[in-house]
Amino acid sequence: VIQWLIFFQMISNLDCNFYDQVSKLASKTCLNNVQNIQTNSITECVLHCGLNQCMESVRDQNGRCYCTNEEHCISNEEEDSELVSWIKAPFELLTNEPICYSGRDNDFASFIISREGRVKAFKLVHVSGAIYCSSPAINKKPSTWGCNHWAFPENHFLTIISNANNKIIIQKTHDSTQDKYGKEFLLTANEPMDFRKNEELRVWYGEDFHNTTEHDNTGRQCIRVYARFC
Ligand SMILES: [Ca+2]
Ligand SMILES: [Ca+2]
Repeated sequence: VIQWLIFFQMISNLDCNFYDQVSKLASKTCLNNVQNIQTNSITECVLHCGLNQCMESVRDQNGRCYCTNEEHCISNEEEDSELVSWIKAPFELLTNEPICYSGRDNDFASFIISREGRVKAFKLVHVSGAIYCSSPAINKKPSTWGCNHWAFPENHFLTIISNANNKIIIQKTHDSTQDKYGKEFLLTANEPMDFRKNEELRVWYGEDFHNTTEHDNTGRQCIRVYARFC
């Protein structure tokens, strides 16, 4: 009976979510290397991979369902590829209003996890304002997610998400695929993270969090926070 209850709960979770579905070329080598099962529907595939294993759900035209992660499976070579349906949970907005933080005085921005669940990634989107990590005379151009200063490499990031006890739950200090002056910043978890409904999390500027050279920071910026659940 409990198994059926869990199953119905999963079905209802699935119904109230809108899943992103796109057609993509996937490498056959990759598909051969991941476990697959025969499925009758995309829903069955999403239940199997997305909700059970917190992985990307990929389904081919013959109904085979593969659980994988996108970055390992996308194909650039058309000869070695197959057109498949890729199904993943969308990013859900967690902040009804933009939340704001500055670069000093422990002025973090709080947000609440809207529902219980496992989160694979957070996306932060800049809305307004700017944080300068040293005197504006030196830092004419602010960095949205890092620090525009010779001491920091181009791909260095200073944005941190902590829990309400100020324990870091996710950060990405180096990432060659993202722009520290960009509008968006993606924080992908190595392992899915479990949260309770209404759990408070905090977005910090790294210098403020670590109490390092925050005395010369000025400005404040506002962002929206999104989460991708399993
Ligand atoms: Ca501080
Ligand atoms: Ca500083």
